[in-house]
Amino acid sequence: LETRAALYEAIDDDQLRVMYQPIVDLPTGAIVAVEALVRWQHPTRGLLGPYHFIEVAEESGAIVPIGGWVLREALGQLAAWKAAEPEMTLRYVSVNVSARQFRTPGFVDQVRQAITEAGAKPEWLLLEITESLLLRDADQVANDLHTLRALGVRIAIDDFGTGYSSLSYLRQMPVDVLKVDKSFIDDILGSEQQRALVDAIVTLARNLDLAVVAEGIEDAGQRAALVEMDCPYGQGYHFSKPVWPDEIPPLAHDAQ
Ligand code: G
Ligand code: G
Ligand code: MN
Ligand code: NA
Repeated sequence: LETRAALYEAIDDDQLRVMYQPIVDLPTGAIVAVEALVRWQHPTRGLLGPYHFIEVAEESGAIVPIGGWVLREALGQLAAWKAAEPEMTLRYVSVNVSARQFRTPGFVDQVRQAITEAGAKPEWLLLEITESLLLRDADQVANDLHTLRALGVRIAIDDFGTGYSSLSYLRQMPVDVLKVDKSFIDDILGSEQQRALVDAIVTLARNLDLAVVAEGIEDAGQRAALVEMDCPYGQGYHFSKPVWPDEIPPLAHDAQ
């Protein structure tokens, strides 16, 4: 595990990278968006995934500047892709926001500024938050979500269904997208109950006018089961693992 000091050095020394995982229209497989996933190009240990440093980043507060950097980088990348190929079908980039980052005073301004600096549109950004963020200081969180929404930024609940919250927040909070956790998809073919749960989430989302992204799709059978349920969007190794920025444009073309 990495130390707080090493993490701040990673930011200052440009050792952070972002990989992008396609999010597809399930029936056609066309890429509609990408999720930004941070990596650390460590000087001696090689390329590290979030597992190796996100916890320390959260505890030390380094997640705040790291998250800010990812936000600027991801918006800048989408703007660059779109500038290079105006026909490109990518509609948005999905960026994970930790609860600590979201609760830092000035977060909404940071988002607004990142959009402006990148020459991006608010509609190009989807922020992924977790259910746990909605549990504490719900009024303040709802206020900030409404402000972001008013700008045109959209909000997703990541890892939906795994949290410790009640469903009532779906009425109170301005949420646009549910990301169904991989743990629900894993046994969708093997378990009638898992399939029924996912079907219920997809139906719930449709009735509440929310979009749904099924995460962690690893094979054609899972995809077919989700298409059968009219689940509109998906993400997973069956379509693509997270890739480097230059690998996205060719994928976006193949899918046409
Ligand atoms: O592919 P993967 O190993 O990248 O992601 C592991 C976990 O790390 C995921 O749960 C994801 O939500 C989290 N994660 C990835 N990138 C970021 C980021 O930029 N900020 C935050 N807060 N979490 C991230
Ligand atoms: O928690 P969040 O949804 O942000 O994290 C996404 C994580 O899931 C990342 O670590 C990403 O690399 C990983 N991931 C994405 N698709 C798949 C998949 O099909 N199978 C597995 N095992 N992991 C996946
Ligand atoms: Mn996510
Ligand atoms: Na998830």
